Amino acid sequence: MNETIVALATPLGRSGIGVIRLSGADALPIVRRLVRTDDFAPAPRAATLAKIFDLETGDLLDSVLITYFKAPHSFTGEDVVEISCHGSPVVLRQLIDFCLKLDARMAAAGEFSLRALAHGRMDLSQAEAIRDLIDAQTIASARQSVRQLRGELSHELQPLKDELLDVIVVLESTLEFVEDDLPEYQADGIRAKMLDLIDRLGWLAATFRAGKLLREGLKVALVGRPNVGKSSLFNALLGHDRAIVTEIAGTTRDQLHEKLVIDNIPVSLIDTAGLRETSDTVESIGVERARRAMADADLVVVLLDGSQPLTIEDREILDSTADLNRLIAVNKTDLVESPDLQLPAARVVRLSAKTGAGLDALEKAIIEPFHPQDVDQSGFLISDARHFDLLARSTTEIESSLALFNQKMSEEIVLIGLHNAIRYLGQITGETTTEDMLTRIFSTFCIGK
Ligand SMILES: Nc1nc2c(ncn2[C@@H]2O[C@H](COP(=O)(O)OP(=O)(O)OP(=O)(O)O)[C@@H](O)[C@H]2O)c(=O)[nH]1
Ligand SMILES: [Mg+2]
Repeated sequence: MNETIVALATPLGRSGIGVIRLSGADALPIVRRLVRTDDFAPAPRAATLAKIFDLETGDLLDSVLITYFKAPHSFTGEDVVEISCHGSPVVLRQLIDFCLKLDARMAAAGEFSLRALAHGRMDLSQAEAIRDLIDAQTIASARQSVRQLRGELSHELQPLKDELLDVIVVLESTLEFVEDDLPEYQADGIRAKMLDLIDRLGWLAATFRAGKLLREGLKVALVGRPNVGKSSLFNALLGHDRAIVTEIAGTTRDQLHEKLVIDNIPVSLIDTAGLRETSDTVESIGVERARRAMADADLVVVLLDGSQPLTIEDREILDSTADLNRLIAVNKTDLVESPDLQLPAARVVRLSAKTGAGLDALEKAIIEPFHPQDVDQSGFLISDARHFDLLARSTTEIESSLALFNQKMSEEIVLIGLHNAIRYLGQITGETTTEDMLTRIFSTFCIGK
């Protein structure tokens, strides 16, 4: 923590501007050496034009804009300097090298955010929100991260923690001062509070279904026998010719993955090799992969060719996917539908990958089973599995404490679960998070954050 850290804050590669960030007590002294001006004193929170020179030769390296954030009014709470250079990878690397020579240390993943946490500039859920905002795949998911970054999760949790603490205090004081049992009216009050807590924690945890969907989205696999038009549909949904389409059965061999967004939900779409018995080595590997993709997907779209009667292969695929979360789609509606097309008794979507007819209906049908109607999506959503897990654990602890309380167990025993519950809630915002938990969480950040 005493060391001054440095990292590239913008992506690697050529760009208009590249920003290098320094944090720590030596940030400004290091910059003074870079600009070769001992009394360089940029006004805090203002952009200052400066020239940076080669440490040894004195050659001009770049003209830059320097922004100084004086401690504690900075992202990390330490002295921070941001140097905006021209986005030349060689200049940026050279500049970082100079900083390292001047005794800055390369920042570890998430170290800027970790320092912000350590200096009380934000809590853990807010630091995680920065990571999630940067990683967001859709604007809806980014908006949720911004809400968390603004402290909404901590805000939702605080009254719950206060209420839990109330219960704990009452039980503890009973332990210390009262010889007899808790009077019945007080016991009822405690029971009601515990039930209320279980209820409210449950509501918050229930938003995870929608939150996870917005953040991680769905894996959807297109499967079917060769030539039904999987790759054509894949391309039609993406809006460009990504996969090779031919009239030859067995065209697709490898799996193709692409992302699209349907109604704010990121969908990872997988085109697979047509399923059939084959002696071709390459194709049979593709078929094996297609089966794996099927098992792994949140939803399997089984595609059929509506212009032909079902084949044995079609029937096999329909049988083997019957227990999966699947959607049956009949393709090639631009052709005359086969009079012998015998579809199973299930909901089907009819479409033409060629003309685009029915694609909207297919998109709707893909996300429909996942849209949690019971959750108000305009509210704050739990989107992090870590938070969800801690809420669930906390609820379980309170439930078991309530059961023990109802069995008239001693306060001491009832309190154990309640203390665990409050510790779990504290881990969401980081108050009760251990050192190695933090290390694990921040290792999912990238350098420069
Ligand atoms: N008329 C018509 N033809 C289509 C339609 N969709 C696909 N086709 C044709 O069907 C043939 C096979 O299409 P693909 O998209 O390559 O089929 P696939 O299911 O990916 O086949 P494999 O990769 O071999 O498993 C091509 O000749 C397409 O032009 C459609 O909606 N209408
Ligand atoms: Mg194909």
